[in-house]
Amino acid sequence: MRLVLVLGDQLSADLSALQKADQENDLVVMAEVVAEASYVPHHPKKIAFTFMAMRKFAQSLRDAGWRVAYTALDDPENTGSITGELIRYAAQNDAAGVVYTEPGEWRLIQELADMPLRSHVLPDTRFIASHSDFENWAEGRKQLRMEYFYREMRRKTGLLMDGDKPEGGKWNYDHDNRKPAPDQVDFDGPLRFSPDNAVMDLVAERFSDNFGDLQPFWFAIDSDQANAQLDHWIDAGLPKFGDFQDAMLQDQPFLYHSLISFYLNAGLLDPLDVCQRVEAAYHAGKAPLNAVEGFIRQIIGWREYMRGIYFLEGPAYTARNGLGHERALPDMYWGAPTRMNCVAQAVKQTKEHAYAHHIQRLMVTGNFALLAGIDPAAVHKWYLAVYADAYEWVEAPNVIGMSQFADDGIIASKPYISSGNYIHKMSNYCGSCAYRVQDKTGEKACPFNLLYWHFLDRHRDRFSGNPRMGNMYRVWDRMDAEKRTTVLTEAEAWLTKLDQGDAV
Ligand code: FAD
Ligand code: DLZ
Ligand code: SF4
Repeated sequence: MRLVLVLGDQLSADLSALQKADQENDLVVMAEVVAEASYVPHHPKKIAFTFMAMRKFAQSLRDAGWRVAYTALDDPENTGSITGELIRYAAQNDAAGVVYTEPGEWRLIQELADMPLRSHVLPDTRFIASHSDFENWAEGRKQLRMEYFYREMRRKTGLLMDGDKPEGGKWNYDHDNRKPAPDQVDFDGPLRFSPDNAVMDLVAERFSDNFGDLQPFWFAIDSDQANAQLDHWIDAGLPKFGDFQDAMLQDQPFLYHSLISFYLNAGLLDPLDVCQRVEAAYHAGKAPLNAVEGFIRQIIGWREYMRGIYFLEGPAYTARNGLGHERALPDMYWGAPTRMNCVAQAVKQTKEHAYAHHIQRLMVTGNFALLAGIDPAAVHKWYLAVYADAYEWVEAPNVIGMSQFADDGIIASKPYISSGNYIHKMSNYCGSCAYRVQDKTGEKACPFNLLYWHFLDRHRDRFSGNPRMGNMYRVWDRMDAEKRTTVLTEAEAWLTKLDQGDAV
C-alpha cells in the first residue's frame, strides 16, 4: 500500500493523486500541521477555513469509501510538518511510498522532494494550462503579455467563442468595466454559512495573536456550499460585476465581486466549470457580455497566467527587488491607526474578512507600498498572510510582479502607480479622509499625490524612457522648479514621519 497526500488546498474529488490511487489498499493522509499554519502569520479566518474544509473533505472521502489518516492540529502524536506526518504514517503502515499532486509553492515542493520516501509526483490538473502549455506559449516571446495568453485560453476552452472569432467581435471589454462607485449597491454580498465550532475553538486558542478577526466566520467550507455561493452570485451579482469591477465604497467590502477565490484556490470549485456556468448565464440573457467576458478573463486569463509565471520563474522570484526598495512595512498594514482613509478602509475589511477586492489590493495597499518604497519581500509576506485566498503560486506574481514591479516588468509593462486622483475617481473614500485629495502640497496634501512624484523622480533613470510613462515625466518637468522642490521636500518629510512610526 501507498500513502496518498492531500494538502489543504487540494480539496478536489478529482485530484490527480486520488485518481491515481488504489481506493482498496492505499491510505489518504491529511494533516493540520504547525509548519503550514505558521510559515507566515496567516489570518485566523484563513486557518479556520482551511481546517474546516479539510475536515469536511476528509469525511467526504471516508463516505466515498477511502481510508483516511487525519491528523488534527492538537493530536499529541502530531510531528508538526507534512513530511513528518508522511514519514510517521509510512512507518506505522509499512507503506511502499507516497503519491501526491504537486503543491502550489516551491517551499513545499522542495521539502517533499527531499523527503526520504519513495514518491510519485503528479501534475496538478485542476488548471486549464499545464506547465508545458505555458512554457510553450512563453517560448521565444520578448514580452509575456496576459492578453495574448488569454486569447489562447479562450481558443483552448471554447469559452465565449463564435467559431474562431470572439463572441461579440472583441476579445476584451475592459473599456466598459471602469465605472466609478455607484451610490447604492443592490447586491447583498456572499452567502453566509455556519462554522465548525471545534475548529473555531482550536483556532481561537492557538492563533489569537495573529492579525485578523476570527468572528464572525461565514465562509463556505465544502463544495456544495461553495457552489451555492457561486449560483447566488451569478443570479444577483454578475449582471453588474463588469460595470463596477474597479469601484470602491466606504464600508462596502464586497460590491459586486464573486467572493469565490478562496473556494477556487482550495479546490472546492473547478475553474472551467465556474466559467461555463457564467457563460451559460450570458447565453440565457441573464448577464451582459462585458460582465461575463470580464469575469472569465480573470479566471482563464489572469489566474492561469499568474500560475504560469510563478512556475516559469522558479523559487528565486519571490526575492526579486528590481527597484531596490528597502523601507519596512508600516504598522498601519497590521491595523495601527492611519489618517489615510483609503488605506484604513482596505486594512479594516482585510482584518474583518481576510478579503479585499482587486482594486483595493492593487491601487490602495499595493500602490501605497510601491510609492513609499516598501521592501517587496515584506509586502509579499503581508499579502500571503492576510488574505484567505493567498497561496504563493497566485499571490507572489500578483504582488512581486503586478503590484510592486519588483520583477523588472515581466508581468506589467509599467508600474501600477497613481496619485490620489484615481482613488478619488473610483471611490467615495476621499470625502471622509483627514487629507485633501485636491491638495498637491501643504499640510493636508494627500500622501499619494506627494509620493507619486517622489516615486517618478527617484526612479527617473529606470522609467523616463518607458514610452507609456513619457507623459508623466513631461508633466513633472513642466512643473515650476520651486513647486517640484516643495513636493519632494514634503514627500521626504512625510516619509520620515512614517519611518518614525507616527500615525500619518
Ligand atoms: P472577483 O473580482 O469576483 O474575480 C473573479 C475571480 O477571478 C477571482 O475569484 C479570482 O479567482 C480570479 N482573479 C481575478 N483577478 C486575478 C488575478 N490578478 N490573479 C489571479 N486570479 C484573479 N488572488 C488570489 O486568488 N490569491 C491571492 O493571493 C491574490 N493576491 C493578490 C495580490 C495583489 C497585490 C493583487 C493586486 C491581486 C491579488 N489577487 C489574488 C487577485 C484578486 O485580487 C483576487 O483574486 C480577487 O480579489 C478575489 O476576490 P473575488 O473572488 O471576489 O474576485
Ligand atoms: C494554508 C494552509 C494552512 C493554514 N494549514 C495547512 C495545514 O495544516 N495542512 C495542509 O495540508 N495545508 C495547509 N494549508 C495549505 C498549504 O499551505 C498549501 O497546500 C501549500 O502552501 C501549497 O500551496
Ligand atoms: Fe486616500 Fe488621499 Fe483620498 Fe485620503 S485623500 S482617501 S489618502 S486618496
